[in-house]
Amino acid sequence: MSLGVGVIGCGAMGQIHLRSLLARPADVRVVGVYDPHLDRIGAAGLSTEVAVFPDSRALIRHSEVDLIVIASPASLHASDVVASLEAGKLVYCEKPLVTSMDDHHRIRALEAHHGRAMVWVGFMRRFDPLFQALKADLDRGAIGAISHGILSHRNPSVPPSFTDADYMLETFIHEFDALRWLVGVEIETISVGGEHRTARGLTDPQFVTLTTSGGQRVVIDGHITNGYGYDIRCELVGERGSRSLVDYVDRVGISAAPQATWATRFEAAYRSAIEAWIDDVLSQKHTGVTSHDAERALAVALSGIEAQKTGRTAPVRTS
Ligand code: ISE
Repeated sequence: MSLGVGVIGCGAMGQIHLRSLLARPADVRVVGVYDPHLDRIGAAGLSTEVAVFPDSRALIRHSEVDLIVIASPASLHASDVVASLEAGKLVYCEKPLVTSMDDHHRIRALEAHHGRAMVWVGFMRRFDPLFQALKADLDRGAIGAISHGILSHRNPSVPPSFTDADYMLETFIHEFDALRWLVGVEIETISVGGEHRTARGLTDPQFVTLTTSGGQRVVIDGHITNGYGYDIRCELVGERGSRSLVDYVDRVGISAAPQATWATRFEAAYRSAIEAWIDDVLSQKHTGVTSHDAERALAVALSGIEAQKTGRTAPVRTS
């Protein structure tokens, strides 16, 4: 069975997903793409068999399109996710799935209407071999009960338009999801510190403290204009020791050293995430990141924005 796929957004992320999809010709046919910037579509180097659509709705509605990949800017996700679900099509959407709780409620209602989970979300850390090796150790109780964690999210640069809110919605949201998944807890409160303002008004670095339903305290440092590289770290501490991503580098064969961009650091993870999605669709399962997971991570991010503004610890809302 060949699945017809439409891809919305052909920037760096969309092109990575296109390459993964095109690498599975036995299962997948990329029917068409949409991006308002035609030069990006040109850069994707697609064959003439892939149609270029004038708008996302026409692509979503096309009869040969069974599945939709959304890799457009976050503010555009909600309307295309909703249109896809209304058309009964399954979706793989980049993070953040949407940026408001109202949009999450609409997605939840549509999935309930169809009686199944129809959305897979691109939190790629869950597919990274280093994160997976860490999780396997935690799951087998290698360090016992976890008391705290120290995580880092550092980028060489972010686009000029990047705001403090984006810091939560686009950047730290990865850690919020990763922590829930790694430790199997919910995040209950968030506080945010950081005084230094960059020339264009972004507070950077920022320091987040989370408390969890498991009684853990987790600190994340973000520094997203560091100039030196994409540097992702994660250490969890338990009653019998600690484990960090770097502990698995030799075994897994993936470097944890700073890299030029997120695209190179998580290349294998992005590919695995799309592969797992196609496998799920073919076997009518959902083993990936659900809209519920995305909703929980967004709830933390929204509370984080509140904490940035008030300077106080913010509770994470549960619905
Ligand atoms: C970007 O959208 C990503 O997903 C990267 O992983 C993250 O490091 C970056 O801060 C985001 O802007």
